[in-house]
Amino acid sequence: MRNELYIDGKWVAPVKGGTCEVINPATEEVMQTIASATAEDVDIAVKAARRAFDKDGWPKLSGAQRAKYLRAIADGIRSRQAEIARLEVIDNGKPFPEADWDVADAAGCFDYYAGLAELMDTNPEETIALADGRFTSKAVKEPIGVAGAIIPWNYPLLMASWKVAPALAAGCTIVLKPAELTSLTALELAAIADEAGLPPGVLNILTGSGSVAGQAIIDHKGVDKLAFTGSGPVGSKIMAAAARDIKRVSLELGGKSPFVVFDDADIERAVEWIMFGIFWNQGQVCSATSRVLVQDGIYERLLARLVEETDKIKIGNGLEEGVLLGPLVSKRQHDQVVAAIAAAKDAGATIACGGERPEGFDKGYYLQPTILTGVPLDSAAWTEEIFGPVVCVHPFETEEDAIALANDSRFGLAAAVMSKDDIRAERVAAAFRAGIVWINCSQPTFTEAPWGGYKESGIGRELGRWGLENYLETKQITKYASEDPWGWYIK
Ligand code: TAP
Repeated sequence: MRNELYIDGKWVAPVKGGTCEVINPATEEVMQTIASATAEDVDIAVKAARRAFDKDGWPKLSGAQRAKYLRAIADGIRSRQAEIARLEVIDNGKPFPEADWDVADAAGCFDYYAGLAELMDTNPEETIALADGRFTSKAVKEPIGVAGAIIPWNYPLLMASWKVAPALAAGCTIVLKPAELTSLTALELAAIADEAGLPPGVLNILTGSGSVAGQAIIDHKGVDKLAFTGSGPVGSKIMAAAARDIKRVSLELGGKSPFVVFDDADIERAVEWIMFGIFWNQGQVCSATSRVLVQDGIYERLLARLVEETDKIKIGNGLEEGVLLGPLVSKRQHDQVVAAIAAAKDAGATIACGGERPEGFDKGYYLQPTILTGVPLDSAAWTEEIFGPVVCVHPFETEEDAIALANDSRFGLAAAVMSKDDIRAERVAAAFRAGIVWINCSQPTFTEAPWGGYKESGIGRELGRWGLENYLETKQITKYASEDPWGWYIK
């Protein structure tokens, strides 16, 4: 088990020697300790990343050369897929098949950005058509510089990959801080990058707390770009810190995403996608479709089937065969979700199922999957992200009502619609004020497609070519190409 910081191509103890405990959320046991970086460690890491960017030539490599490292990292992840997935389960709590899927996706993300890095060689510049024929002009893309990345605990390795892969492909160097709760697989990523021969300083991974190590990254003058995934309040802090030095910033924040089901939808399929949309990863998903709106013609039947299927979900340690719902990530998260359910009840909501610690679990941060109905539309359960296996189900009458209810949120990350009427589904998809829209499904995520939110759900897009652009500047190069003198001062 690794318990040091990965800085400048070496494993080092933190300057001030702090540590933090790693707790298995399924057993509440302390498994090990990890290093807690402070501002001194962050400073060393940022300086190493600066040197790798400014002097050692990482951004000067061809895209194809950088792609080789990215592919080697992808191969390294794949070669240890099951072992890394197991680490993710004991650190985060998610069921093993989900972790295994995440790890495969993380490897795929490195492969995908290797491909985009190679494309940068074949398409290095864009000619600009100028009205003034005496000049020629072109636009080129260049890496922003040193990226500071801060990630949450819900998809530990995948969130690291969504930031590290495009940053390295673009030619940036990076300092990454994983969530203190779930740092184990990020440390494995550092080890894999090291084995892949990534030059020193290009990737630095520092474990530690947000308030100390995270704050030091966002405040550091040597960081050119901040990339963050996590809660809205911390996102605001990061944007404020970026504003001080005009750092580039991209934010992937929370949501309260709607799922609109029309009464021509197949009820069985709808139930399946609703469950996938809210119980996958214990509902600890920024894009979770936590507000389900069901047209009144099928509301009662759909709710009954949803409750029936939800009651069958196998809860347990994510390493056990057949488990579909593991523990929440931490005691704090568990207690917050329990408090949100209690507040919903106080506000007048009905618990259609769940809401309790499952029977037979004395240890572990377990909670039954929970369905709430009759949730007042001005209550926190309807308006605020709960980030747990809790879904609010609400009826609607008309398409207009559904769109108005769906869009009545300060968030705009994702939205889903289900209907056999393709034209209506497309119309509703167009009306959603959200960055990610699913038709007849919820949650499928593709490395090639843009990911990010409207409104308070964030700024910028990850994944696809948009994810690469997050780490690129655009430079204009204009040449005076006429034989005639300019003739303004010197006639
Ligand atoms: P956050 O506090 O936002 O944590 C996300 C990351 O930011 C972690 O690495 C955290 O560090 C770091 N961080 C915290 N304070 C920071 C600061 N001042 N400067 C720089 N970095 C800082 O999320 P959380 O506390 O884990 O979860 C709280 C709520 O956020 C959840 O209940 C959920 O609603 C939401 N959440 C949303 C998402 C997504 S994907 N939208 C993901 C996770 C949580 P440490 O945690 O290591 O201290």
